[in-house]
Amino acid sequence: MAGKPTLHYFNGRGRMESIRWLLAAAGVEFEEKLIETPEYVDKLKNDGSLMFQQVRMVEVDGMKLVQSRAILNYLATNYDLYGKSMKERVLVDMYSEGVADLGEMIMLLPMCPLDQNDAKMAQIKERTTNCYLPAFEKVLKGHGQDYLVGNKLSRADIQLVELLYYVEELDPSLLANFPLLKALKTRVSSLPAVKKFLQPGSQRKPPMDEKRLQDARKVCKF
Ligand SMILES: N[C@@H](CCC(=O)N[C@@H](CS)C(=O)NCC(=O)O)C(=O)O
Repeated sequence: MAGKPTLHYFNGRGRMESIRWLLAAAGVEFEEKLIETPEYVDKLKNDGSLMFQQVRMVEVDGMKLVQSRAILNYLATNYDLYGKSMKERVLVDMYSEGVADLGEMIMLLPMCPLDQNDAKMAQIKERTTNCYLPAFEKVLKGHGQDYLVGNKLSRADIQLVELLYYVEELDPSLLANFPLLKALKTRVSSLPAVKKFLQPGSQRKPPMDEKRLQDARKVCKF
């Protein structure tokens, strides 16, 4: 990969955060152009950088890539984080998509109208403890290996561990009954590149606050 990738997005997690996690776990340095004004998005739109007139966008290897999944697929392939066969790859995809579904529910929580917040939170907790975490715990228990697919770190592990941090932020007790997931979180977090990303001052983004929400609303229609 020639040169550092440049990430164009607002100063928040959104779906760009999984791209940040993946690059960081692969030990790849990246630059960020943070979108802080609508004018910056207009500039990207007007100079033809955004194929569908939407961010997020990643400049890498002489390309301007949009669409989160396409970007993650490209980077995961490039850094050998995508399984060794088609069968492994489809498992990586399946697990990553499951992670993304729950991640999206958690990510959208701050945008939920106040009067619906408790109900949404209860729904997320229910899906987390009764569906998603048991499913991933079962995978690890089933094969007894250190990582989800092929006993080797893949983007599925990285995205799942990212999600486990968000689940923990919501309520640490949600992880209580999932010892293998907790062990995976510790294992992946101990990898030197990930450890560095977890340190304060890294490019990892904190939870959404009012300021970040305002900035995001300048570019996202929600
Ligand atoms: N499927 C696209 C979704 C892109 C998207 O919804 N981008 C939002 C920001 S989160 C956006 O640019 N909204 C502004 C607009 O549509 O004008 C992806 O995964 O990147």
